[in-house]
Amino acid sequence: MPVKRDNMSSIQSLAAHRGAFRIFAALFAALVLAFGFQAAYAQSTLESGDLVAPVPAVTPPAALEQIDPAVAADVADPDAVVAGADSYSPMAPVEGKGMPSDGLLDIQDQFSEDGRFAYDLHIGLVWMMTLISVFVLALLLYVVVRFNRKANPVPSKTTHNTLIEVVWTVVPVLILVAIAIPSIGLLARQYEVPGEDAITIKATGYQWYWGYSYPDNGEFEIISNMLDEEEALARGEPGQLAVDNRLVVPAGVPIRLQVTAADVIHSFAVPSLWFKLDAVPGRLNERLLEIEEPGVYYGQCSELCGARHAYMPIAVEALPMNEWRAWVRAQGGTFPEDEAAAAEAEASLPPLQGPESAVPGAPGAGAAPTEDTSPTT
Ligand SMILES: [Cu+2]
Repeated sequence: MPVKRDNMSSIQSLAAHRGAFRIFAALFAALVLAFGFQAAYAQSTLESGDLVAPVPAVTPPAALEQIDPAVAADVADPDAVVAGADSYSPMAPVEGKGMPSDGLLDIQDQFSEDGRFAYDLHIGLVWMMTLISVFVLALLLYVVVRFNRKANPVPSKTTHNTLIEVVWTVVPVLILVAIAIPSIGLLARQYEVPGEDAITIKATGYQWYWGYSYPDNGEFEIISNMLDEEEALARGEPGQLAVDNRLVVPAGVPIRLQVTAADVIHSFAVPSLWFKLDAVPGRLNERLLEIEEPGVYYGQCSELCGARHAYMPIAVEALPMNEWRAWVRAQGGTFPEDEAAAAEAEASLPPLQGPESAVPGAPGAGAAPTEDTSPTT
């Protein structure tokens, strides 16, 4: 029966093909597990043409000189640039700090405690996945070589091995528990409530720009729009990330960053500060933000919010406390102690009218009535 034999051989070759296909699929899956995750986490990098004109890694005070004073004066409110040691001019960014860089595969360097914790967890997970993938790949290769039809013509008929089954159930459970502990820890950290001493700053998403207001400092608001690419590059800032007025905050102290929106849902996200919070109209979301060192940190609106969603970047400038205070003053802002001082000064003034000038017996003057004089019915 030649027809049947042909059928048999084609079935056999099909089965052989399937076997090979499965092996390749498993190899591919292992590779994806090992490297895909990290790639998915990688920050999208800017086209090399978009990249920042090289800015030497200098400390902020020296970097300030790089900006043309005329340009600097244009960056913030003109009032912001005042004479004297405390005058503000926008800090020059350091390439690779607080921004994506060309060819970067990993997440950006982190400048908050949560960010560094999350980064360490991420790297630990990548290693764990790599080890597991390599281990599974090695087992697969061993089986392919040692137990193929040629090397092992009479297969074993073993179907159970209690010890191995217990091990391959318990070990993955332990691995998952080991991952869950820091993972839940990270989740809890991100919900940490800012303390009472935290400085409140509010970011509001608009179509399509950001507004930053300072409720603790007299409620003034800064409006922040994206700079043209050419202008940004001319100022030594990354294209499509630079803005005219930055969100200026103090470094090294807890900030209660409140996020909301005026029209549609936006999202306030700065990767290098491990900060992402949805800006929802009619709702005030807040999170603790503590930036470890002064610097410029870039982010973007991360919720599809309409036609110009891609053009509402975020630039956070963290300043040392004294410089931030000077900046607030230059914007016309106040501090809580101003009110206290004003109240104290008022209390220490002599009374405007001496008590002896009151007419004796006049209504409201003298002692409180001792008997009920209200009309009775
Ligand atoms: Cu938006």
